[in-house]
Amino acid sequence: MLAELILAAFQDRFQHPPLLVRAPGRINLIGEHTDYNGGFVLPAAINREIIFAVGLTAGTTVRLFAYDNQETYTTDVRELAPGPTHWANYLLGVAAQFQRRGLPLQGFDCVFGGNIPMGAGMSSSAAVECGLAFALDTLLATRLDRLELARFGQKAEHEYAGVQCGIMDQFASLFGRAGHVVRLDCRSLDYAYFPFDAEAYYVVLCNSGVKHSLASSEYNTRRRECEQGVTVLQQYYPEVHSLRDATLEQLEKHQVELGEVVYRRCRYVVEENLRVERACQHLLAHDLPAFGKEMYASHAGLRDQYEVSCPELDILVELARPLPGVVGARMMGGGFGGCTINLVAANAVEEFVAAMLPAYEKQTGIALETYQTTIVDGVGALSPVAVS
Ligand code: GAF
Repeated sequence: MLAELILAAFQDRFQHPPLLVRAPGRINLIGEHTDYNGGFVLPAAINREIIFAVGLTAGTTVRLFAYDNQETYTTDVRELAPGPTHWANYLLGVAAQFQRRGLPLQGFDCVFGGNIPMGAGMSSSAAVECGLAFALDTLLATRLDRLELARFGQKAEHEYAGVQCGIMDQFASLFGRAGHVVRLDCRSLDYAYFPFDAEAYYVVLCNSGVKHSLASSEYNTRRRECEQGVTVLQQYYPEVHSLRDATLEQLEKHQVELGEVVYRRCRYVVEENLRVERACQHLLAHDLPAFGKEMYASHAGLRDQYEVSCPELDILVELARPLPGVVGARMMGGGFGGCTINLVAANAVEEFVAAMLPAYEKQTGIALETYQTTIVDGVGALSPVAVS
């Protein structure tokens, strides 16, 4: 078991007892690129996770060990700064947030590893951030609430990884609930859990196997384009603080001034927020086929209006669409690669996977990986909690 391997690796290297924590990745059923626009998302934590073993030490040294690539990184809590080691930055960025808040950070040892594929749009980075944030909060007895831990993760991403992400991924990792998706209002941060009927329909992810290098820079560009749209609208509608407040009528009225590209970006976001609202109603009515239609529309918007899809993701959606039992499919997460999320009738999953594997490989030359997901609880401790 993964947790046993991580524990053994920690004891081997550091010879003191750690706290064990698990931090899940996430899916998002619908509501993409809406979080940083103050809008709505519908994510869930899944059974792909990062396991942490973390223990405090007496001094100020931080020793990190990435189990998956067997790399180490050592620094000092007095010298936290983004460095050349990509994976370490997510952890250092979180540790730095404790200091920012004036909390007494001390040295610690950390081993982590997991089974969330990297770059697949399942938020391995948010799991890494939230797992360490939870572990340090527990060990330092700082008693922060989960929302604050999510914000620590988001800030780490902004400041140490250079991605101006929203709050969805960190929120899902920390607030996930088994058997439920969570509808989050990313402005008020009000949230509600919706039961997800995993008996009848499964969520199956198809990993395109690509991650195009422009993902981070284009992500930040989209965010800027949305802000530009808000700046234009605010001149006429002071009540518009984010695209969450904008209407299609307002956008249409100022289409020329917004410019062709910004107009399309804004239109996608406003429409996607409406889709999340409708999708939640379909979920409550147990109408998964209607829910799936919103997913297809979401993909079309991400592809044509928001332009964050890529040929491989479009191929996956089109291959899935005609298959028996498939009610919805779309790209998931930031885009430019990673996974599609597919809603498939439980009795059709085997056939779905058997059809997708050869068809995708034939069209792209890339071997397809699929993951059948289970919705689990958010971040939590695995071992008895030993606080300092
Ligand atoms: C990435 C980001 F981290 C999220 O905040 C969100 O914006 C998502 O892309 C797109 O919906 O996962």
